[in-house]
Amino acid sequence: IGRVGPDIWENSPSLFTLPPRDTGGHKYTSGEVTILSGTLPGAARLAAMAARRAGAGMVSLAAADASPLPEAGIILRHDPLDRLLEDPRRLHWVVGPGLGVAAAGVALARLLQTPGLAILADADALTACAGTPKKLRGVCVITPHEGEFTRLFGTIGPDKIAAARRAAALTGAVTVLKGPDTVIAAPEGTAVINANAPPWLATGGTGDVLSGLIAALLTRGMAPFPAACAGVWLHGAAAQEAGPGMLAEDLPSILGHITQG
Ligand code: NPW
Ligand code: AMP
Ligand code: MG
Repeated sequence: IGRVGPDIWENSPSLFTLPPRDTGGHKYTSGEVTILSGTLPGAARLAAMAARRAGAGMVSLAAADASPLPEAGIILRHDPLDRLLEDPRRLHWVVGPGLGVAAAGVALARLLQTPGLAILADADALTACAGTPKKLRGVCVITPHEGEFTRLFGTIGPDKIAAARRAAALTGAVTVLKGPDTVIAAPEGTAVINANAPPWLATGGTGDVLSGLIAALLTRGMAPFPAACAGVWLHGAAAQEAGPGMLAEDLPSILGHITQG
């Protein structure tokens, strides 16, 4: 395992073990992920496709308004959030991609009132907490790009690892500070830096794919920190396999064959 410094590791597959498939299970025992969809439904759909390919048994897109029908296999729910929360199996949530900042703020606050949920906050859910990062307390994983991070926590400064660690300690969430050199930091201070990311990942929608991927790994039973490390590694590996010129929507099908335990 590559050690870069005290409590700083280089991301690699030796840092995580993908859970094996439960041979006796059915779709509801393989984990369910619910993704809130809003103003830019394409982003939530990318997260949903990644979650499905990465092994979530059931994926629901929760849309407040009449979004176009998603492809087969994704369940579109128009129920209010309170109704969706009545199902005790519905534990894993992605809040933010394409949701809209105002809706994301309201939904995040409501989810955080419900004990026992694993919430991944990205994109508009992070922007909704700009300047007030303590609103994220209780969230399991956050995945800011550098703009979202700066809005939340202020300037990153010269030490990206220290910045990610501060954010994780403040929020209590595993913090995935994205970029060419994504840093994954745990609230207690362990940090991992990822070098497995080709430059062609810098294209619209790839962050939304990462959110759905990490949520699927959580729903398969991985703990937040290894799930984040695995998600970032596999995201880069899928992009390497896709090659230059890839689109975010090319990644889920590749994830399908590299995310099985
Ligand atoms: P600058 O240049 O620093 O002044 P947002 P977003 C700054 C959805 N998407 N990466 C930069 O400003 C998302 O899920 C939908 C990026 C920039 O102008 C969100 O819901 C897609 N930005 C929504 O769109 C595919 C950085 O922040 C500003 C940065 C908005 O998300 C695309 C962007 O502001 C997208 O995922 C960095 N590393 N560093 C779809 N297929 O439908 C600084 N900035 O609101 O964070 O914009 O990431 O586009
Ligand atoms: P987002 O900005 O939310 O769409 O996320 C962009 C994704 O692309 C994240 O996983 C970043 O780590 C990754 N990414 C962005 N820029 C680069 C780059 N120059 N090289 C490699 N990966 C990148
Ligand atoms: Mg994003």
